[in-house]
Parts: sequence; structure tokens; C-alpha cells
Amino acid sequence: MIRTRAYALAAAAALPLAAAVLPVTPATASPVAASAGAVERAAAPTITIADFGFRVPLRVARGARVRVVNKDIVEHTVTSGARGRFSVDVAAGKSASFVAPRKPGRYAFHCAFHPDMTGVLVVR
Ligand SMILES: [Cu+2]
Repeated sequence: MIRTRAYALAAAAALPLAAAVLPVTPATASPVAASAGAVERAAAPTITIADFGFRVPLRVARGARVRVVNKDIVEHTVTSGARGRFSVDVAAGKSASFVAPRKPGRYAFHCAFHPDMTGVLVVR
């Protein structure tokens, strides 16, 4: 008898709680939070290689880890020129990363396999 009454009380207590919680979580709440996280991930500096060309971020922070995404079906590299400070091989369809120079400046780079592929990494 006592046990039955305890269950009834618990059920009665849970109902108003659920009713109070539901309106606080509208459908728009979680998409906003999710897209905020996506923006943060997209902010990581990325060099994209496609059609034998580099798409380079406007600038990267000194010492930042730079991601390189190779969308081509052949291997490429991101290799700095005269001021040789970085070089990374990126297999076809894969990604890799390297650490940007710590000294601000403009760093010309190219692909070691395809010298016509060139770009400039601006470090601030
Ligand atoms: Cu290449």
C-alpha cells in the first residue's frame, strides 16, 4: 500500500517537470549551437588543392597548424621556396598538415612535382 502511493507520487511529480522542461528546448536551440561549432572548425586555416591549383587562406597566424586538403587524383606537395620553412606531401584525395613559420611574412610555395603550381602563404 505504501509502495503504491510512492509510485503515484513520483508519477505526479514527473509530469509537471516534463511540461516545464519541454517549452525551454525549442527546435531552434540545438541547430544554432551546432552551426557555431561548425564555424569554429571551418576557421582552421586550410589550403585546398584542386585542378592543379592552390586555394590559400588570406593569412594564417604565426605558428598555426595549416591543413592541406588535396582534392585531386594525384599526389601534390606544399613546399616553401627560397625561404624554405615547410614542406608536406599530400596523397591524392587525402589531407595533411604543417606548421606555419613563426616569423610574419609572405612565403612563396610550390608543388615539388608540378612547379607551375604556386601559391603564397601570408603569416601575420
Ligand atoms: Cu602537384
